[in-house]
This record gives sequence, structure tokens and C-alpha cells, in this order.
Amino acid sequence: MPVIFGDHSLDLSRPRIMGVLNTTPDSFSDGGRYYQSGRLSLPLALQRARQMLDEGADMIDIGGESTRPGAIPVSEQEELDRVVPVVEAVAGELGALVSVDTSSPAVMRESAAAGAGLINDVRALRREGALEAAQRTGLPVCLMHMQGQPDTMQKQPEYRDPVQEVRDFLLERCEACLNAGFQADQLLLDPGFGFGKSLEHNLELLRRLRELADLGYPLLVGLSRKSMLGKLLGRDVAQRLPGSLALAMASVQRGAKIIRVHDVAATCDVLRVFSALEDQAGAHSP
Ligand code: 8Y4
Repeated sequence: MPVIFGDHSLDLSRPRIMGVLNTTPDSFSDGGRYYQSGRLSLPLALQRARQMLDEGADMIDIGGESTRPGAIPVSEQEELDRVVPVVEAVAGELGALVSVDTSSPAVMRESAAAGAGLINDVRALRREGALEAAQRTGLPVCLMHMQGQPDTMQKQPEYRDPVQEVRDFLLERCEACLNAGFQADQLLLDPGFGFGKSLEHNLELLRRLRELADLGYPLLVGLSRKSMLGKLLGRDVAQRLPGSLALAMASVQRGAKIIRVHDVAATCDVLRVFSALEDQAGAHSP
């Protein structure tokens, strides 16, 4: 099942890696990594993108808004200034498939013009004008579930049945997209691990991920280094790689097709082991 991402096509019959590239100065896990003298450095961001591609990333997710509680809100202009040059360079100079992590219609439009191949919206195109803007780009979109708003979503997350609520929400957003002119093969779904969910909610969503994979849309998951690992293991963000790899394996075994990660080389090994187990022949080459 090849999926068309702008100028790129990706076969999702085996799971793929999305490498995270944060252009925010205040991201929890890697904030400000590509800043020099208080300014985003395009060469540093490009170097990191190139490294992730060398390590086996199939696409690079570029974001300019931090969604962590307490993060400084970013203006649309600031987000454009951060994201669009990086999208243009990673897509243009490196020829890579770029996913743009944004909820802003202007960032969607300008990133598509700069060569992005996927819109990754943690708000599932609910912001004013986003549905229309995304549809007009012609690009596929990843629709993510989030309960509440970034600032307060982890205060008291509550569900009767998290899998049912996430499924109902995602299907409602699919319906809105189809009504706005998207084709079904342009939609990807994501349960939004950590976005308004307790540890138990996250674990149940992962345990029952197959129910979401069975909806028929490719499933994207982001579990890398997240606080569920902090809660489960009592480790800070720099010590979460083994836990992240366990979650990556668990998610692909339950049908996830794109894994959003910070640690590309290590996750690539996990996917190679998984694919070898799935395959009847081949796929064991180094
Ligand atoms: C440590 C590291 C602690 C990372 C928290 C985090 C997702 C996503 C994010 C996701 C999709 C994050 C943009 C949050 N998570 N997009 N974006 N799915 N589609 N937190 O799960 O990585 S940012």
C-alpha cells in the first residue's frame, strides 16, 4: 500500500520512521538544540536532519510550536519564520520527505509550497481555517487525538473508555475531512499518546492499538521519550531510550505504520528485527 506524500511515495506495508526535528527554543526533550546566539541555526537543523536520514529515517517531522504545558505560545509569524526555511531546506537540499507539525493554516500553506509532503496536526484540523487550508494543499494529513488543550490537558484526564472515545473522535475528524474534499487515502490517524491521557489511559490505548489500526487508515504513533516512560520507569527524559524501543516494538506489533521518534538509529534496528520476524524470506540484509 503505497501512500503518496507530495513528491514522495512511501510503501507502508512495513512500518516507517519519522524523525523529530524541533525548531522550538523550549522543547522538553531537545529544545534549543539548533539555536546559536538565540537564533535558530539553519545549518545546525539541516545537519541534524541529514544525520537522521543517514540513520534510516523515512521522513522528518518539523515543528515550531511547543505543546508542552507551560510552553510560551508562539505567534503565527514566529512559527512561519522558524518552520518554513527548515522545511524548504530539508525538502529541497536534502530531497527528504518532510512532515510539518502545525495547526496553523498559514504554516500549512507555506510549508506545502516549500515542499512538505505531510501535514501533522495535533489538533486534527480543528483550528479556524485549517481544514480548508490543509485540503487545498493536496497533501495527506495526520489527524491526532487530544483531550483538552496543551496547557491543561494533563491536569485531570478522564475517559469512560479511552479507546472508544479516541476512535469516535478520529472517525468524526475523518468524516469532516472527507466532507471537505479529502480522499480517504490522504488520511492517517494517531491516538495522541500523552495528550490528555494518564499512564493507564496510554497503556490501554497501546494494549488495544489494533482496534484503531483496524479502522483502515494508516496509524502513526508518538511514544518516544514521553512522560508515560517517566512514570513507568522513574527515569528522566535522557534515560528513556530502552523504554522507547520497547514501546516502538509493541506499537508495530499492534499495527502502527509510522513511528515518530527522536532516536532514529536505534528504532531502525527495532523495525528491522520486527520486519525479519514478519517476513517469510529476505529483509535480513545489513
Ligand atoms: C519527551 C519527549 C516528553 C517528547 C514529551 C515529548 C506527537 C506529535 C508530538 C504524537 C503526532 C512530544 C508533534 C510531544 N507528539 N505528533 N507531536 N503524534 N502525530 N512530547 O504523539 O513529543 S510533540
